[in-house]
Amino acid sequence: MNQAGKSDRAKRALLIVDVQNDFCQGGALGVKDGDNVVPVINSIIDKFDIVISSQDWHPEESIHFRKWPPHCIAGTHGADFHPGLKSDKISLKLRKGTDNVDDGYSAFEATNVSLAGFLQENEISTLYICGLTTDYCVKTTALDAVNLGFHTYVITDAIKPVNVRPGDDKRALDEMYLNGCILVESDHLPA
Ligand code: VGL
Ligand code: ZN
Repeated sequence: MNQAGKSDRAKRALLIVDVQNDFCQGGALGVKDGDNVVPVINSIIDKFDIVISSQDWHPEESIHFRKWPPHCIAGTHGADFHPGLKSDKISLKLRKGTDNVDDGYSAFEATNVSLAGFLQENEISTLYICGLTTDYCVKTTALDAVNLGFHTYVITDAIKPVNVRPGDDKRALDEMYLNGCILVESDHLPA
């Protein structure tokens, strides 16, 4: 504590990436055990000063759908958060992939608000990243975060991969680690 009674600890935010119906069981791009991240995220959410989410939020037609089945179309049920996610704690909701110009994998590419600007204004230097999917949006977001100078943690039991090619999850974790992301399990988070 400092004299003003505030904690000196660096402010940290939880960034929940794309925990949306279309990436969960029965969804248009449902990934194996995608739903399993929900209870893990709910169990840690109260440890964070600020909770931020991203949502894949695509137009009906997008060059993105040359690579992927249509998913997370803006305003549809598939683009909603998984119903079990404790979403009342989320103070900033980012939307990305909104234009028909690129994939929009990274939460730093959100078009409705600047994530980097928000973090700077709120003096947040440490980001904990979780959600879907390990090998696309989690990875791309984590690499952007670390390259922008944030202390970047990835919560390894609160992410799930697409695994288009077997082993993509392992390669994504290696790439994040080698670029300076810190891999941590949810039960080893500092208090
Ligand atoms: C994602 C594939 C396509 C993701 C988004 O959220 O990781 N993956 N669009
Ligand atoms: Zn997408």
